[in-house]
Amino acid sequence: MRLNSPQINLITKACMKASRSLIRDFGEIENLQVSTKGPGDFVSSADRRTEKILIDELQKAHPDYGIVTEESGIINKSNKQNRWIIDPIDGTMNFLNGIPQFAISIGYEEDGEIKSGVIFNPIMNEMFCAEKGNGAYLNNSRIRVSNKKKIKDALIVTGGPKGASKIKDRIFSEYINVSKNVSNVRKFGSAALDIAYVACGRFDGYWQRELNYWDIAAGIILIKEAGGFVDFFENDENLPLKKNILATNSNIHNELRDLINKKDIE
Ligand code: 2AM
Ligand code: CA
Repeated sequence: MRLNSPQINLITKACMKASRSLIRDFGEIENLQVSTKGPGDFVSSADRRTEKILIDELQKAHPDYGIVTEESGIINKSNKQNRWIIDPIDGTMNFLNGIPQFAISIGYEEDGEIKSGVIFNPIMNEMFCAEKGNGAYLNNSRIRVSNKKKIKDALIVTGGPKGASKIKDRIFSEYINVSKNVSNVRKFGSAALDIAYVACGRFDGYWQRELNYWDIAAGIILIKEAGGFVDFFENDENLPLKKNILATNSNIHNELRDLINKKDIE
């Protein structure tokens, strides 16, 4: 059994097409032309190439849809009802260093709510997809969050601080606080895959500050449809594309939230 709707078929087809050039680029990593966007934030020709293929494929089907992307900004700005949220390579730093932990992430948003999403790691050939009301899948199998009940037994994943972060100390003290109260913490460098791994039960929870919407849009529906819980903390209403996220198997959600919100880490 697998998810089989026109929307999911469209996104997965676009992912498969884009991933062919992405896999080629990954194989030729030394030859990639790399330019710096800012400290610790690289943008490669592979990002732009992948994004162009995705946009072209999605636009063929729905030329009028809004598109929010990492590299090209916002397309069809006036359409806020139907939007694609695209990250062509989530885990760019891994990609550029030849580490096979990166993914294409595409979310579909309707009237402000994510309705479907796909996260695809082309190297592992792992396609995570979910659609509202129809469950979450890894390739052809249904996935579910873990059943872990106690925070002290939990394996948690996180990311950041990004190179240019102005709140590094805060993030590190948060990390210490969580680390002291859980089984262990991991850091893999792709927000999209971190969330997907919570959705399929590999991790029990995930939190990260200073993300962009496209890093985690597809992950939102994946977690929900896999039976987990996702929310955001310390939102800045003036910056709707900036996100601090907490996503868990739902059992440990409040406890992880408390560890992050502890006053003594301010
Ligand atoms: P990227 O690879 O698409 O840039 C790593 O912890 C995660 O944070 C990745 O999902 C990465 O996305 C994201 N990330 C890296 N630098 C970032 C930045 N400057 N702002 C927001 N997110 C960033
Ligand atoms: Ca990203």
